[in-house]
Amino acid sequence: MATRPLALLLLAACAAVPARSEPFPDAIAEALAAMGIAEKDLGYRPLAHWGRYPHPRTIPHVLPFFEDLHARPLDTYGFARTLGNAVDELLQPAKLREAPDAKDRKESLFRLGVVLGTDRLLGAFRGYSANLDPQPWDREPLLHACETLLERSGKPLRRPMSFGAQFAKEEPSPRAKLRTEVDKVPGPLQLPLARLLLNLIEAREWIDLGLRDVPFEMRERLFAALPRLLEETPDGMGYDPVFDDIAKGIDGPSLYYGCLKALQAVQDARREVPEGGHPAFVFRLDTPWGAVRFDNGAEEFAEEGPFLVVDLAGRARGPLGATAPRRSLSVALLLAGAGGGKAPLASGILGCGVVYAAGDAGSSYATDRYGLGFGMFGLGALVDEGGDDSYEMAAGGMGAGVFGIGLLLDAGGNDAYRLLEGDGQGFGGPGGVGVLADRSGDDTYFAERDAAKAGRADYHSADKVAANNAQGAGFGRRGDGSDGHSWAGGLGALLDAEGKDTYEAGNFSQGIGYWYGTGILWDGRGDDVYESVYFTQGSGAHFAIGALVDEAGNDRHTLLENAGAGLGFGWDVVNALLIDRGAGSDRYEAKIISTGLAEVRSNAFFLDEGGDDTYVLDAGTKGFGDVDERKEYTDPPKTSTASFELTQVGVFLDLGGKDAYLRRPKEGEPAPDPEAGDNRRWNLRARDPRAAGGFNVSFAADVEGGKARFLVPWPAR
Ligand SMILES: [Ca+2]
Ligand SMILES: [Ca+2]
Ligand SMILES: [Ca+2]
Ligand SMILES: [Ca+2]
Repeated sequence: MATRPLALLLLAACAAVPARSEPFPDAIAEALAAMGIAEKDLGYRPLAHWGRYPHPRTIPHVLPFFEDLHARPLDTYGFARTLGNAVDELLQPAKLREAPDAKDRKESLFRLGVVLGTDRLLGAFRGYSANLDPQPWDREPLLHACETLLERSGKPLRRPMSFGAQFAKEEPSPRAKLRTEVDKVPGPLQLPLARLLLNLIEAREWIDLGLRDVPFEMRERLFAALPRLLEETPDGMGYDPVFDDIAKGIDGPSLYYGCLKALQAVQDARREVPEGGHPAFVFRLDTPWGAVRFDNGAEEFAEEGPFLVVDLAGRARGPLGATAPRRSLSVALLLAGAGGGKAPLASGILGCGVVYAAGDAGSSYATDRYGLGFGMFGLGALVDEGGDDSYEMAAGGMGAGVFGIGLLLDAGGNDAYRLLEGDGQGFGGPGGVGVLADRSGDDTYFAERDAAKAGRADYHSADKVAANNAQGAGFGRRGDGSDGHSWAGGLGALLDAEGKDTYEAGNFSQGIGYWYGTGILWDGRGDDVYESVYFTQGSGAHFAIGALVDEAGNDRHTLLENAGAGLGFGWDVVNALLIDRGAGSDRYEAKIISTGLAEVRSNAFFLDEGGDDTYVLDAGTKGFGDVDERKEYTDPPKTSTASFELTQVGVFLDLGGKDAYLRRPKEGEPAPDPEAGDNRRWNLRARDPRAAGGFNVSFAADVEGGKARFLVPWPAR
């Protein structure tokens, strides 16, 4: 009795103190409480004594972030958002062109290379500076830079002599000949080009240091193995030890320091070379590292294996920014945009390949395989400043990395990306990071889904649909069914910051993880259309992470054909997330097993923050926040424990708006789901306190005005 006045007093005191911020019920906390678990119970922390579990300790090439992100699935949002923020901040045409000042070197390409690439692949750098300091001579800087290049690459200026005399006396000296060639380059261009050459010499030296334990024969073997690699890898067929052999010999920090220097050197040169009005000229120099060509001529040209091409007139054709067994660095700066044609482009295999296309003209890029931003034991980057561009290739690129980093960075314009087979548009193969980043414009991303055209027929769709492994796809090599050589998948991210975009693909696409891979599709703004088929749109299979994050707009997500395993679907120890932020009115349509569904021990989340949404699933299929039930969850298999000890969570949350939850019967029109609806809860499966094994829980709710605390620190876009 005596306590009552005190309690009232305390209540009054609380009421008098203005709250610092409006408290709100956290929809995630409520879901966790209802399921009887805590946030720390989400995700996976596997133990190596479980039988049959491919523990990360036994899988080579696991990326440094993977285990921690696999343990904390809700952190996937911040992980994706920070990648997207980097694109939003740094990949603006103005930022690429902006001159540095005394306080800030404004090295946006270096920083993008770090945030999107090296930080996720190996750590090592934290984005301060590429530390370029080229030191050209005051007089005749380009002549001296060329001489330095010839010396460092092993062909110093010398002429044949014998008996103390030279024989072809009438010839000018080698320096005089080089000076005549250098004199063709207009004066104002000489200093910036000298600085670029000197920077690239240093870049190449670091790259070669990084590859010092990779003999030439091994490099040739790797190039010879490329034609079979992509299709053989995911299911572990056709093991070629050359990849493991080379991986053992790589000095990552040296290799990528050189790559980052080359990347930034190109942006520096783009800013330093004065624009327009130069007389026509062609400068050529052969070196053991490949040809150097500065060209402002009227003729189209192609160098077979260039070290550096600077093209001022848009005439460059042929291989550009593409490495070879004896050419570990190749760079092209295209100051009048890319001229077209089909050729090896922006491919960094055992080294670094960079293509930078400046200006606002539309460019068309075409290659066959391994290009348009492909990296393997190195970095391949294609950077396009602006214009409405078209990109087309078969496989292995448009931001694809396999044991390396591939970046396709497009800063502006309405662009069309066409991938005719797969493994691209943000593809992280084994030990790789691949990012397609597009800063603005209304873009179309197309990956051919018809297996009759693309090959890669996937049995999940009766061999009619291609397994594209594209548009934010992280893919490993699972050797557990064949030769035992497993390679952890990498990070594949498709990051589009602005615009009304269309994403079309077949199977294994649009935020998909496979075998230690992490696949992210992040779209920052606009009304977007997502069309794909199976294992797609925030999905994954076998020890992986897949997420589709859409920050704003009225979006349409449609699964076609057999239309399943998507929209937040996990299969076999996968964190799968579909997160749609903002108040957009969206439509999500699938046929089977989709929409916040966890199977074979997964963590699946579907979260839509607001708007009047429509959800469509076939009648009688699992979805809308659910889990499967299997005997091994309650009864340990006789010879292993993993499937018994592992946990599983399926969550569906719609946090506002007037929504329609529809089920499509075999015949007739879709009808409202009997359980799901506005301001309802359904599919609650709480933790069984008597269970000895891992929990198997689910929760689904439509919450008017609900909030998810883990999203609140990140401002709406
Ligand atoms: Ca664009
Ligand atoms: Ca968009
Ligand atoms: Ca959107
Ligand atoms: Ca919505």
